[in-house]
Amino acid sequence: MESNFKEVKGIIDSSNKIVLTTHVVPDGDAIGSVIAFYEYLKLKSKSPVIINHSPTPFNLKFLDKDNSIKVFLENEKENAKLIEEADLIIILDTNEYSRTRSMEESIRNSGAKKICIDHHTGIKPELYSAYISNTEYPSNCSILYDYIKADNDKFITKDIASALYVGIMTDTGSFRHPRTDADVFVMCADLIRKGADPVSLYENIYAVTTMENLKLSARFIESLEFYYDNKVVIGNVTQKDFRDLGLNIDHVEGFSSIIMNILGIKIGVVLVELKDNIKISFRSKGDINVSELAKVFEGGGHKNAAGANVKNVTMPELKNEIIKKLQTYLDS
Ligand SMILES: [Mn+2]
Repeated sequence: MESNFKEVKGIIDSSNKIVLTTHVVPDGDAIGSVIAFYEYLKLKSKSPVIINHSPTPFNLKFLDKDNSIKVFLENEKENAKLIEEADLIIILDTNEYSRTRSMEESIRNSGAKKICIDHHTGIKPELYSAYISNTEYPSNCSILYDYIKADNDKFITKDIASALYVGIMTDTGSFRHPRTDADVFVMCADLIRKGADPVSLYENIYAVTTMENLKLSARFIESLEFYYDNKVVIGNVTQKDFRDLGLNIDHVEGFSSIIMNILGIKIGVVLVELKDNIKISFRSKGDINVSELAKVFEGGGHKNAAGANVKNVTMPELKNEIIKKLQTYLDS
């Protein structure tokens, strides 16, 4: 067992009331992490609770069989008390208190020991009594797999195996992102032997579209316009689309991937008309830095993914402006 594994284990062994949490807008790795560790701590005869800032996304709810995940603001007083009176708080799949949003202050003020298990950069050791932070891992659930296995392989029950599998599958983009190596498959083979069902887990998470959602994708695809030798694509979703189909911005998730999967595309732009502004999402491939472009519209982001919000402009006006800016941008 790695030395920081031992340190973490020592603190967990000496704690009983344990609060587990993860980041805002939790993904499969976040929910997989809290559920797997919750089940593991129960097997260790601890008293764990899960409290998150965000509600669990509907396609991940099946992992929370007993509906045990609490949403902090839904019962702020009681949840703050649980955090205050805990022996230990374990933060999973993020190392920043601020990513627990509404819970940040309670966590900061609690006298409980704090542990972080995470695979992102930027851990601040002074915030934690002990931590496992390793950016080599493709998902937080793969760290938890190694941790639980190092404790006792028998703790990886079917439910825990399923939760861990979900975290690994989703954080590796279904086994296609760069850190998908042989170890990932060895780990997943073991999880499948222990009861994780790759077919139903995939279907639960990804095969969850609705007719309205599909119609919104159709309208979005219909709106696509191509520029600059088909290297640039712009698509939009309007308030009318949302109204007609009874949907909202949550349902635009994944539209950037649709356009970035088009062969030869270098820059993709998704425009979403909201009540009083238009949200721009820029995506790019390789060395094209769209965060520069986002800055032109007073936004920001990363090299290959950035965004901005623009007010007092119509959809056609904004489109024209972006296309013009792209001209100089591609030329330079
Ligand atoms: Mn993760």
